[in-house]
Amino acid sequence: MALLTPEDLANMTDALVENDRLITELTTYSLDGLCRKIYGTAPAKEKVAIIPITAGGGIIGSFSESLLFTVQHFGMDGFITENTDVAGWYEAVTKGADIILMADDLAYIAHNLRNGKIAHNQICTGRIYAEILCHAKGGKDGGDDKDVLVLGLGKVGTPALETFLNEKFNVYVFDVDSNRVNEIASQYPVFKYDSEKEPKSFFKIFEATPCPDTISESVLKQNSIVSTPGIPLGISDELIEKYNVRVVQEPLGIGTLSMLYAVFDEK
Ligand code: NAD
Ligand code: 2YG
Ligand code: MG
Repeated sequence: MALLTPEDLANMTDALVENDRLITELTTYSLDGLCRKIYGTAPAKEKVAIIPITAGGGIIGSFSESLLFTVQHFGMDGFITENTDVAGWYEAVTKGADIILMADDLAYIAHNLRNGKIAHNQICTGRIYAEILCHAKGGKDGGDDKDVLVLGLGKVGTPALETFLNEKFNVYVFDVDSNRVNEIASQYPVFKYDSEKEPKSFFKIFEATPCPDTISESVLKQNSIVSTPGIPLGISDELIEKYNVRVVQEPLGIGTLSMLYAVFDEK
């Protein structure tokens, strides 16, 4: 798994605010309003502890701080433990934490110590970026279109396509790994997207790959919406401008809020 870098997180606070504004414009729901709707949960004054973890690649500069910004920006109470790892866990619990956020190189999780719920970043990220597209309005320029293109069928793309299927979308899939495409097509009622045999453009595009330039001109319509957790961004500035593409992308906060709502109590 490609790890985040401090550079990826450099503009995270502005990006989270700007993406929340765009999500509200596209869906009529603020990001926390959309999370509340899809999970049916709500915060109830939980205290969120963020534990820095030194295993593997170690502490990523601004990672814990970006989580704390997200927690506090959405009105929750949170703190970063002074200690790391096991000592950090002890500190979190003895200071009254209700929810733990922590990540090593393989998993970034939220765990609610009160109700036992646990959430995984890859699943919650795929879900929320897909739900943004499901709820995006567009009227005459295609927002009610039930076709969606999913690029990248990994640990984030798979829960995203499950979300689209649950919402009765016609899901077109592509991955550079043809074995992965065949595996997915044997498990889910999806269409294999083939740009040469059957070119098609989409109003709604989901992308979760670690590569740039995965979104080619041929799949775009004027005013397409791209919802993508993928890092780096899979569409060029030139294409964004030419097709007036609305792009939802942010490195950490959107997925984190989705994880927190996944572990809150039902409202
Ligand atoms: P993964 O490795 O499980 O899946 C990535 C998939 O993309 C693979 O199936 C791979 O074959 C495919 N792929 C690679 N290059 C491609 C290309 N050029 N065209 C089409 N498919 C291609 O990774 P993942 O855990 O699903 O993460 C995907 C991306 O999302 C990564 O960049 C990761 O860093 C990012 N991510 C972002 C957030 C966030 O909050 N923004 C959260 C989690 C993951
Ligand atoms: O506590 C720390 O600072 C580190 N142990 C955090 C490590 C996180 C590693 N994971 C990643 O970089 C991501 N691929 C997952 C993060 C989700 C958002 N992109
Ligand atoms: Mg995110």
